[in-house]
Amino acid sequence: MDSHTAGEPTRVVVAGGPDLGRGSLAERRAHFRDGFDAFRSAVVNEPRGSDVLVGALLVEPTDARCAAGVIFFNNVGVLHMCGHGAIGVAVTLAHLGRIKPGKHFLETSAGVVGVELDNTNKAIIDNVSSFRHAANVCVPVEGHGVVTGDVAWGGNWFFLVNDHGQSLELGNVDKLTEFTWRIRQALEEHRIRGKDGGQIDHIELFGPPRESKNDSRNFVLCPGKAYDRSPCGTGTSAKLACLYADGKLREGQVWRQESIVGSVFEGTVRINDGQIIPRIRGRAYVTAEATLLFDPEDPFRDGIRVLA
Ligand code: PYC
Repeated sequence: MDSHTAGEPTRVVVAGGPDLGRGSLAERRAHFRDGFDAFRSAVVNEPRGSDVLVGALLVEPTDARCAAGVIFFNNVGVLHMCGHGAIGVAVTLAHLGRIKPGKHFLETSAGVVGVELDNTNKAIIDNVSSFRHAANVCVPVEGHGVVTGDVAWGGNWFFLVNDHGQSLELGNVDKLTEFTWRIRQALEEHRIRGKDGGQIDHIELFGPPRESKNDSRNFVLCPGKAYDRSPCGTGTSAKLACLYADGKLREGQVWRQESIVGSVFEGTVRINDGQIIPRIRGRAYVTAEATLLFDPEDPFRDGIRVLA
């Protein structure tokens, strides 16, 4: 089932996925990553998909509260969490009649995520606890001098940059991609990582919004060099955690994050036992129901694999 959330596509695999056993979601994600890379690539990469498509494999949850377990993946590997994808999964499950409007939970390898669904394609995600790991980290970036940003977790690792001198316009995507890719390479080169050595594989730039009712516009580079068409659920969560840490956002205050294509997620935070829990509201639309065919004679049966 295909959908898009704020312009960013999600392909939910509802049947026919590999048997990943009965371990935790983190163990099954690792099993999927290590043992079924051809399946991952076949589902999301060309010729059936594209670099921008995020896959969501439905699996049995271990937590009985959850409507489904989900393993998110993209053109180069697996993700821990995906905010636009979780909204897409919720709307897809409703389309399939598997859940009704109301409150539900999804189990991911990053933790259990709440989803509140209405009947107008809107969903609110109660994301995993998010936090800023390091503020004002300086990294020399080839051709751009020293770039300063924050390292934060929103379900994936992000490097968030406010001061960059770039114009966040759709017509400037090639330059933005090249700039953010260099930042990512520089972070790796200088061994700048998240907590426990987590690789920072998402780079996020911020600038003024185009619409005055929004608070900010962003450009998010995803791990496989595609840019997020949505404001990025985990990226907005990382941003909210930084704003809260800086005293620039109060509990419950709405932050409207505009994407590079002009779509919007509304975010708030609530504090639970001292932890920052971002809530992200967005809309998804189902775009296709399909059966993927894998012809053994097809030389590109497993997709055209992209190397990160
Ligand atoms: O919405 O969290 C998100 C996301 C991550 C990568 C693409 N979208």
